[in-house]
Amino acid sequence: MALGVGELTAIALRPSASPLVAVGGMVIDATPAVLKDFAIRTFGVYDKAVLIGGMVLVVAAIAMALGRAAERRPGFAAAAIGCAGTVAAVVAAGRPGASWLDAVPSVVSGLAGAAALLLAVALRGERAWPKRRLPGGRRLFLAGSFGLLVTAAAGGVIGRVAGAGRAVAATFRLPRPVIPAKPLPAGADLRIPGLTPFTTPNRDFYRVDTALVVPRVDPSDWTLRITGMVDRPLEIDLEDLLARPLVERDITLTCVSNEVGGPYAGHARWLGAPLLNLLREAGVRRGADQLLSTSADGFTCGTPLTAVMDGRDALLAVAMNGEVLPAEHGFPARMVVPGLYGYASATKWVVELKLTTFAAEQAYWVRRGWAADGPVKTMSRIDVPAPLARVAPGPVQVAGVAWAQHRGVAAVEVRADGGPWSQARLADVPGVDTWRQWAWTWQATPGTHRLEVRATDGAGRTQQMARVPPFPDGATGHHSIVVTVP
Ligand SMILES: Nc1nc2c(c(=O)[nH]1)N[C@H]1C(S)=C(S)[C@@H](COP(=O)(O)O)O[C@H]1N2
Ligand SMILES: [Mo]
Repeated sequence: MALGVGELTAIALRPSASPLVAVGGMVIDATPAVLKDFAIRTFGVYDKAVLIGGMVLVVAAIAMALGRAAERRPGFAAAAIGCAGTVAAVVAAGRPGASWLDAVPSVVSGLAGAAALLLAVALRGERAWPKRRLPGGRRLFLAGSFGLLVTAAAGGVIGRVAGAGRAVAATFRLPRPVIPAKPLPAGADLRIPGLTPFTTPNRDFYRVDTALVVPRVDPSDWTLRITGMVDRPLEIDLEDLLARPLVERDITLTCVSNEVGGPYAGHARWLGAPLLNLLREAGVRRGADQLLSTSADGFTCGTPLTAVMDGRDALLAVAMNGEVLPAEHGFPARMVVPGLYGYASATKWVVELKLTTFAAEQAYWVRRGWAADGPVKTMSRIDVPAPLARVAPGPVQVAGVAWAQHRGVAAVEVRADGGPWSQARLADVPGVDTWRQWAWTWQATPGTHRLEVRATDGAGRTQQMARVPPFPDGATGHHSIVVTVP
């Protein structure tokens, strides 16, 4: 009941201030990197649902224990619920960007839980000892109050569940790019069934972030501040940003947590303002080597300044595949820097860019042990056939994607059963900042076979074979699958 009323109050006040979301956010931030890595690996995009589910189970267990205790000492049990609410209130008010207002849902939640327990005890006592009947008016009042709490709690739960998948209503008109991207080369997509499409539709784009509740940023309130080691600190709003010359670029985004063969990679056409121009306008001082970006929910990301200023297409993006950014992907603006993993370059819901040094400040994941700079490692993946597939003997189409953003993919090789490597056919690409599809025809013979892939980047370096897990600077190793030929 306490949690439901907490949700209802939070929905009315501030969705991110619900006791579950605030405490869950603290748990995420406090979880050691290895455990978080395990959660992402094991539960994938369901990691947040698993966390919330686990918290609800813990709360349910505590509630049962307190319900038991309330039979003897109702005052003590009610006070314990009140205390839990107070702890949640302190956590909520201490979250990045929170104010005292964020404590309110937890306080209300604790009070509601305590009241519900006392009401339940009184109503149950009256059923247990019918001879000691309460006066009718009083009974009606107690039952009515209890009913009200049940309704409020149900309203909160329904409100949260129904609102969870809702898209932001807020939007804006996208300006035309001054430099549109060239149409994708016709041969970028080999259109092989089962092969990852070259462009990832927004709804299918992987999502990785620390936000339990997607930040809903009001575009009319949004501003971006450029601060720190600059000659002229800058603050721009969305209108300013959209009035700037915007460019359109094809950039593939990948996550450092991606395992060999994993799904945390996606390609989009981004529309945005070149970060270089914004930083030049602010005037970067000598000595700065890190662009520390902060999101509306307090997440921080440190990008090597050289990567932002060496002329590559580092963008403050407002659109993805021709649509304003979906809320899950950073509405109204996010960073995109080709060649770097997302944790070091792709801040969603970005509100501040601070020029600083790596020596002076550490970003969110760096404090948790991940590498300070995040160059993408060359990687390749087999999409078809599927792992453990049964394929007919004879020619079999083997295909997948490979990436080495900002260096480009120069070659992909495939082999069966550790035999000699064969060159795969490479699809066309718009540039060095995207992934590249590849395909190879394998002459399948009866038996069980292992197919293995490796890529070589534009600098001539071939993927290393040794398997290394994602922590702390990205996985390496060849992807391989096993197939059976009858
Ligand atoms: N505000 C914010 N931005 C963030 C993150 C985050 O946790 N919070 N995660 C980063 C990571 S680790 C990755 S891989 C990319 C993923 O972007 P996507 O969810 O749009 O695919 O966002 C980056 N930007
Ligand atoms: Mo990531």
